[in-house]
Amino acid sequence: MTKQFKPSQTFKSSDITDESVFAARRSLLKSMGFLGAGALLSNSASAGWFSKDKPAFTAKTLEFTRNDTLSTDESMTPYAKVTSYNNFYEFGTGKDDPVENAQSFKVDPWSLKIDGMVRKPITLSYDDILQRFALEERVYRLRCVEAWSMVIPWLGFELNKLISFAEPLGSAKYVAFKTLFDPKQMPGQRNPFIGGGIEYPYVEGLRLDEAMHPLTLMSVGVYGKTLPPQNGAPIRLVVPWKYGFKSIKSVVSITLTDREPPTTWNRLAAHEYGFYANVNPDVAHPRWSQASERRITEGGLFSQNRIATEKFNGYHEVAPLYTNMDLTRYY
Ligand SMILES: Nc1nc2c(c(=O)[nH]1)N[C@H]1C(S)=C(S)[C@@H](COP(=O)(O)O)O[C@H]1N2
Ligand SMILES: [Mo]
Repeated sequence: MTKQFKPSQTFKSSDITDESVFAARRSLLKSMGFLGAGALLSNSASAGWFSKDKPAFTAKTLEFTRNDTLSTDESMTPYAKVTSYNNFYEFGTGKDDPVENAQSFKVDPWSLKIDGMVRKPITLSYDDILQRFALEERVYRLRCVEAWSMVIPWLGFELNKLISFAEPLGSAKYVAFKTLFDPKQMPGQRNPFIGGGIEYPYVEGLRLDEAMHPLTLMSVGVYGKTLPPQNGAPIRLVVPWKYGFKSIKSVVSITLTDREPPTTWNRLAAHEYGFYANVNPDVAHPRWSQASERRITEGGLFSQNRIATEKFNGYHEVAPLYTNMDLTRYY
């Protein structure tokens, strides 16, 4: 997905270079005070590397058990890249905009509501979200539709635990998700030039059986600690066999419904982004191939890390969810 105000811009997956990772990383280091004159200034003078002199986010350590069975042993993308090369258009369309603009994003108090076609609607506070569910670490591949990928150690719990808790009605068939709408905090929601011209709040959806699949995670952390705001604090969805845009960040509501819910990127360009968005090397995006991806790992500017993309991002156990479906039609 490219910035929407440049419709003539043609996306090439090779545009996503190590330079952009480097630049993003540099901005993180800068923001942490490791680069430039800031490192030499006194505390008072260097306070407020982030916008508007507000304090930067600090991650809290979380307790978890590691799920080896559902984790990949591929090399993990370093923390600095996971947290500085992001898509979170509410904070800007550039890969390093979220880390620059989201540091003072308020996650406490928070309110996450599970409602709709359920017997017991529930609302979770920030503390409920972090404490109510036993956390697992799962190292998943994340494959963005833009043809780059990462390997990320998420902390979270299965979405099916949350949904079961609310007791879905037999008539529920889909799950609709919504990101916080707060233009005061999210510059991209105030200004369409910053937010890429997409309609906010960001919304996503899954079929109920996809939502109940054991791989589908609600994540509250990465690398053993709470999620940084740029990664979707305090809680975001992670669906590892689908393109990254399905993994909606900073979720405030989860609504069970009997109709396929609208999804942000599908609304914007239905021929480019479908409801299903399963990773599929055989179905090209209209403007680029999905046959391979650029794996973002450690390594410098010129490291060669283009790899073949696997169907369902390698999570072949989800194939039974789609038997008898034409995945070129339901892309
Ligand atoms: N609310 C919201 N959720 C979002 C996005 C966004 O712009 N807004 N971007 C999506 C895209 S395109 C990707 S690839 C992943 C990126 O997650 P990460 O930055 O934690 O790697 O978040 C997804 N979730
Ligand atoms: Mo993405």
